[in-house]
Amino acid sequence: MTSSTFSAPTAGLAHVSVDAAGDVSTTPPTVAATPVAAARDVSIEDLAAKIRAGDRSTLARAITLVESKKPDHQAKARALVQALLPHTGRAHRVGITGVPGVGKSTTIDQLGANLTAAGHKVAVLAVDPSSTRTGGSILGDKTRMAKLAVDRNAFIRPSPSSGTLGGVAAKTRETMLLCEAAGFDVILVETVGVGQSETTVAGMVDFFLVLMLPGAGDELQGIKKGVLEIADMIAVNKSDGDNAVRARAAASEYRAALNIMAAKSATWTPPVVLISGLADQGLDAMWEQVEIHRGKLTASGEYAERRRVQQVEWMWSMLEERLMQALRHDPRVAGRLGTLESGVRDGTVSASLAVDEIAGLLGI
Ligand SMILES: Nc1nc2c(ncn2[C@@H]2O[C@H](COP(=O)(O)OP(=O)(O)OP(=O)(O)O)[C@@H](O)[C@H]2O)c(=O)[nH]1
Ligand SMILES: [Mg+2]
Repeated sequence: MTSSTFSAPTAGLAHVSVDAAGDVSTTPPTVAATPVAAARDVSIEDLAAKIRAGDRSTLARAITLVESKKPDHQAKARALVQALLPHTGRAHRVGITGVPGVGKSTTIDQLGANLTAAGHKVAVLAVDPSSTRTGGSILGDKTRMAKLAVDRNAFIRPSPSSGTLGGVAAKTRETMLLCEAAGFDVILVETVGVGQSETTVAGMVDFFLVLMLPGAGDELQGIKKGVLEIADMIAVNKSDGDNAVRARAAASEYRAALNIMAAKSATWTPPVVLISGLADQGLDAMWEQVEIHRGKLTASGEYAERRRVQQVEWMWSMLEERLMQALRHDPRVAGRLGTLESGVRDGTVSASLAVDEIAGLLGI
């Protein structure tokens, strides 16, 4: 009723001009609209402080900010990550890969539960740019990590629902830093062992674990040599029950395969262990290897060097991503990109000619 009096600016002004104390009477309705919006805009300092205090909902909101495609959100996310940077870097970053169904989620769930029981705080991140295409993967992971999902000392975050691998990976890196600032001292990054994603994840962790299935014979034939090259350890999963014998045979085949390959590090020979994520067998011994690796490579200086190299690689991959984004939205080429692309597709324009023209339009 009275609000309608204030809704028209003229009414408010008229009111002030009549009453000497008019500024007071106009205050409630006019001013209300603006500060509410401003209050929603929490400052970087507040966000950073809450994250450092381990506030889970703020952490989740900050990750959403990191994943946002809006330029103002991205700028805020960058400022937040920068503000938190001094409080990052203390976690053990472990990547876990393997073919679909090898038992990554099951193993992470059990390993994570063992680690939180031992006093660690565990964050689980996923790099899976294909998850929207394949459907239930994200939900699947959530339900398959039943133990961690209800563990106060664990935090599970699926990968963004869309984007290029580079984009998803960039978000995962920043998410990892936020989790570290929030006090998580173990970060487990799950990625499905197909395509490029395992190389990308290996480039952001301290230790890269490859899970394999028993029954190596066939698998060894099909396995990408590249995966063995980036592995810091191979764990033959599902080594329980009837699989035990086959798992042992598989393990010796992997040992032999690793032996004939050039070592990734002078200090570390990737071990091959037998585990069962489901039955919680061999997981403690497996984690012990991760700890030994950290000790040895810290002593040799490789641990810190690996992180330095990764940081520089990260800078370049972010720059590439940013430049490509800028290029796609650049008004100088906007009108030509589509036409050139279809020309290249139907063979009327050569790819190199198209690149020449685009570069020419951009003056590069
Ligand atoms: N016997 C046995 N089964 C297992 C083990 N680990 C996982 N499984 C089973 O294997 C199936 C796949 O396990 P997940 O943990 O979902 O595998 P994943 O590698 O995360 O699969 P994606 O995320 O789809 O790539 C499930 O039915 C698990 O119960 C194990 O150690 N032993
Ligand atoms: Mg999984």
